[in-house]
Amino acid sequence: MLPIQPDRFLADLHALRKFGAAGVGKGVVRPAFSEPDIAARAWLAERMREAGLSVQIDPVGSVFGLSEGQSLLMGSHSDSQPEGGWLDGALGVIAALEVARASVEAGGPPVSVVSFQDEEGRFGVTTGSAIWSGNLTLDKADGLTDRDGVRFADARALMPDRSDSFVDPSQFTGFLEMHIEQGPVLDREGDAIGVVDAIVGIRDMKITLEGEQNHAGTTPMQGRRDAFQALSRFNMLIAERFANVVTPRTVWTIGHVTLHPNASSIVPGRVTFSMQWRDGDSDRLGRMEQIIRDTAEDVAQSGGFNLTFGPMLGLEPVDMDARLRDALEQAAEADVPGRWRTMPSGALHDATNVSEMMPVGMLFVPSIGGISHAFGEDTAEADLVTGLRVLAEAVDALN
Ligand code: HGY
Ligand code: MN
Ligand code: MN
Repeated sequence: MLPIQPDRFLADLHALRKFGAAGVGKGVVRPAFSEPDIAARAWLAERMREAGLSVQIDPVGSVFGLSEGQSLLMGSHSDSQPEGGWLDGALGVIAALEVARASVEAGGPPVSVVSFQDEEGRFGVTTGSAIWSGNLTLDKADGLTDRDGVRFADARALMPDRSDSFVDPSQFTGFLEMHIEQGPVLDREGDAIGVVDAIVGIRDMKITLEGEQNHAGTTPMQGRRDAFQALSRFNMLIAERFANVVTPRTVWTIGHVTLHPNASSIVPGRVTFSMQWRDGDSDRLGRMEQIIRDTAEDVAQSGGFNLTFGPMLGLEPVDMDARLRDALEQAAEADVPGRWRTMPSGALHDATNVSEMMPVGMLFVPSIGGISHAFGEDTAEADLVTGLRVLAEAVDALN
């Protein structure tokens, strides 16, 4: 068993939380390329150096701690959602760092560590690992903007010490990512470990409907071209039209809405909104896209709106590597017999992109109440340590 040190691991997790600490409890605000994100990455790079790893920050800000020669890559991301929890991504990075340190101390299997940049999609969808894997070209990424119109190219230029070249993936034998479940299953069922079998696919696009801005008091309801009403009709129609396409595991979200001019005495003339959907089946994602596009056209035609679709980003569903999954399942059975399960991931992870280049495996620990992408995200420290132990046992077994 690798000589992991739970106290050192927990201390680093709490230290990382301080970068962008916000809100109640253990919340963080640490979006990609924000001041706390850049500072946290510099701190991580230092920890990697102390662990005897050689640091390379790639052109888009993903931070790698590289072991000599061939190695197992482990990690996740350390950027957060606009309002995030202290563990989403950070857990996988610090767990990887702890396993790497223990492995160096034991002369054990060489382990490299990574914190990918912009997994949380301030600019794209799992942007940093998507660029590294070729799922997204750097050119296309550089043109992406965040919700305030900041360009990816300008944001990444803020990050010091970036190298000109990307890390060569052929030096890695595989990738293991530990993550919080971000859902309710493990917590509800009293399980300590989830071994992931597959990660869902995702599509994400912006849609704009332009009607007519006018006076809220003098404009009769009949004949208004009210952009909010267009959105609400669109939302109602897609739910109806999805009915015999989706399953209980399919999800779709309109999470970001910009209403112009967003004033109570003005009939809104324009709405731009995010449309995101996820499912484990690529065909179903495609059928949902057709329904979304057709419904937006119908609403625009029937209501006299001008319609524009923004760029659509997406990732396909992926299965985890059988050998890595088996090592994780054996380690879970040895450590927490009867308190683990194999399960799909409804959340997206960097492992999806990395699976283009090498075998990948994922391990979950419970999220209290299933809460994530919120300041209230949390996991019992005992569960964090159990996850670390099972992860280290699997790494040892793979050696
Ligand atoms: O949205 C996701 O699934 C990931 O947490 N960014
Ligand atoms: Mn995450
Ligand atoms: Mn997340």
